[in-house]
Amino acid sequence: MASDLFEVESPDLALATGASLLRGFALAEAIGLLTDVTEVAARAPFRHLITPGGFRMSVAMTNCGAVGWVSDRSGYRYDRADPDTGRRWPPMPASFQRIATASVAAAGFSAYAPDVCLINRYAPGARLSLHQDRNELDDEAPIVSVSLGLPATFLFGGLKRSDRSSRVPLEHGDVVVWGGPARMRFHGVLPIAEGRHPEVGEQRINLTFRTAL
Ligand code: MD6
Ligand code: FE
Repeated sequence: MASDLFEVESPDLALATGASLLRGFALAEAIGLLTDVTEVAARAPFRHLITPGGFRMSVAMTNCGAVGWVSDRSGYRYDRADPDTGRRWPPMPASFQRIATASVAAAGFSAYAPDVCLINRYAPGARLSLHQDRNELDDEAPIVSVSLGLPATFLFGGLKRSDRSSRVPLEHGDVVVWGGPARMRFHGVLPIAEGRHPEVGEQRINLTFRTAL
């Protein structure tokens, strides 16, 4: 079938100018990435952050790298220390650096050295409401997003909150690279459906790499 042929020859999808979906790009590295997620989380455990409005996020988060993204009643920010332990965030594992660098190259961006990886863990029912990533200094540097485990529906909107969003299915091993003119688009994740992934279990793990500083 013509559509199958197209999938094999050109699996990547341009979501918008500056945003690409690299289907299955992290599949071969998934086991190593998951092992490293477990190691990071042993030192900086997943936690449900409180939003500035006082709500507990349904997604559990942790970080590795020079800084980490955190939220509490005083706002969203990057912090060099993990507020739960007072220690520095764990360093970014080599497997994380490799997938981030390879992904931006595959998406056509120039060399990339992320200084943070935010790790999101979704249990069934967890969701991320529509937002912009706007705590980073550079508003064009790409973000690399790696999906592992249960599938998700990614909401991909425009530059205004009220712009219509499209729904992009993301599966285990998919990578989204997002920069330049697409970097400030609103986006979110619909509630994760019940299920069990053979390697990851009843959860979705998402890695987002950024240059924050
Ligand atoms: C997630 N991702 O997929 C949440 N942000 O779990 C994000 O919020 C995100 O995937 C910026 C660029 C890509 C993303
Ligand atoms: Fe985001």
